[in-house]
Amino acid sequence: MAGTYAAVDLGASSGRVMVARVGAGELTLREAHRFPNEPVRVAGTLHWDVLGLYREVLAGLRAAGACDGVGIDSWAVDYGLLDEDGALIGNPVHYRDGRTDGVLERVVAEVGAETLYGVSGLQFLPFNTVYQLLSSPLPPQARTLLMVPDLLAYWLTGATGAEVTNASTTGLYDVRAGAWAYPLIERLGLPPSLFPPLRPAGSAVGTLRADVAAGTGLPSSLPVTAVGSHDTASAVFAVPAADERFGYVSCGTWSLAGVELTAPVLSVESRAAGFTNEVGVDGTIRYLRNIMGLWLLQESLRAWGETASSLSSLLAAAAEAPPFAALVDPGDQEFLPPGDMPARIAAHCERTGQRPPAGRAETVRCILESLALGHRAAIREASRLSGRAVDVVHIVGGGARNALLCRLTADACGLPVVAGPVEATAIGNALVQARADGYDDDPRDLVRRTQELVTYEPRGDETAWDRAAARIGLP
Ligand code: ADP
Ligand code: LRH
Repeated sequence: MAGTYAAVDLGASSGRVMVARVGAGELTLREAHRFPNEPVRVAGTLHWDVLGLYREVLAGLRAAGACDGVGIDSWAVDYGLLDEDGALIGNPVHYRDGRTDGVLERVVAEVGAETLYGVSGLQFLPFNTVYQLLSSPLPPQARTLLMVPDLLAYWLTGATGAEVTNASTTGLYDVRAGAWAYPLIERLGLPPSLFPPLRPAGSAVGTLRADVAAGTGLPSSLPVTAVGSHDTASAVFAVPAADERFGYVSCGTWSLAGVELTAPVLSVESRAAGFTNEVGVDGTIRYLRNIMGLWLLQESLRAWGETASSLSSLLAAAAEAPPFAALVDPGDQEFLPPGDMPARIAAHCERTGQRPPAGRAETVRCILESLALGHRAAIREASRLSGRAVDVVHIVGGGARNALLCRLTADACGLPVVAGPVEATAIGNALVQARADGYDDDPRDLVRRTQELVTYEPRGDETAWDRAAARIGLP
């Protein structure tokens, strides 16, 4: 039996509504609607345009037409607050906003890094939901916190809940117990009732509200399913791996690089190495590190006044630029906020005793080699700290289109890289819906057999990569 599913996938740089047809040996994807995701700075605070995104979701569902279900995923950590009538209080704030400056340090000093990591297993990132929530007093009228995909699903259906993969990025989810971390929530002075009941990926959210059905031309009986609503969870679910001995890079605005496990690693060494234990579909653990990713390139293009259309000529020039001229640590939080990225890269190089890249091609080369080194370090260390052997690295997401980055990652890791699918997140979203609808073949097998994948074999001089990694303090 085959089904057709609308996958709403909101990335930090663009959103799309894809229509996937899933059946025995069949997986096809059609783009119904794509739209930019542009944050808005209001009175000094960087917000998501959440109502604009919802409008585009509705337009996408209208364009998708007849289907058997809807699932929503988005970037993690951000949320909206509802009052007792279910109305949104204020506009969700972007995780790159500076309101969290210093909060992580304050909370770690109060509670202790060991306690925080022991409960949530999360990499200490300044924008984790917990630090956003503690950056200012909670509005007194706040009754319910909904993560962004749960908020959009609420507007579609009227049903509230917290899908687990995304709840696991809050810092307030107990990764071992598989439940909200109520003792920690209370210790931090947050009301436990703010956090709605958890729902696993694959469970039903509800059906379309009558007004949504009328506005989209879809039936009000259409099911909305909780998918791996954290985009990275959906992407990793669709990695076309043949067995468990794989590393992955979910590569878009961020590079999320690591391995898939069955249990969290909460050791002191893991904490110090900056690894996260996010929950995946089916209770797996996404043991990975956040690396700045193609954000470095996106922000550079913006600073140069270039659009994405100039990307291919810039990448061609970068391929010819001298190797290992300048390198930055792509995990450094100094690259997190929006701003003049080439200037920050140049300053980082000067501070670390390197000649800054001369011009655009060298800057792009610097970004891509630095990302390849970040991918290598994350996958090697994830493998070492978890004991999971890695024979191949899968790159999924928009970065799979960047042949130079894939090739450099293969060379740096000394492992084959399999690139694709580009739309792994939307595919993972649709596959969870299909499974909830009765599809029971191996999803990764289906992706591997039906999607176009490109393999990059490692070439060249591994010792040159070892020396380059040492220059930026990476293994
Ligand atoms: P997100 O989901 O975080 O918004 P995507 O997975 O959509 O990100 O990836 C977007 C990135 O993919 C862009 O910033 C760009 O660097 C890269 N990309 C997209 N198309 C191409 C292309 N044709 N060639 C090279 N890189 C590309
Ligand atoms: C990627 C992503 C990542 C999070 C970040 C906030 O889109 O979800 O997994 O760490 O956004």
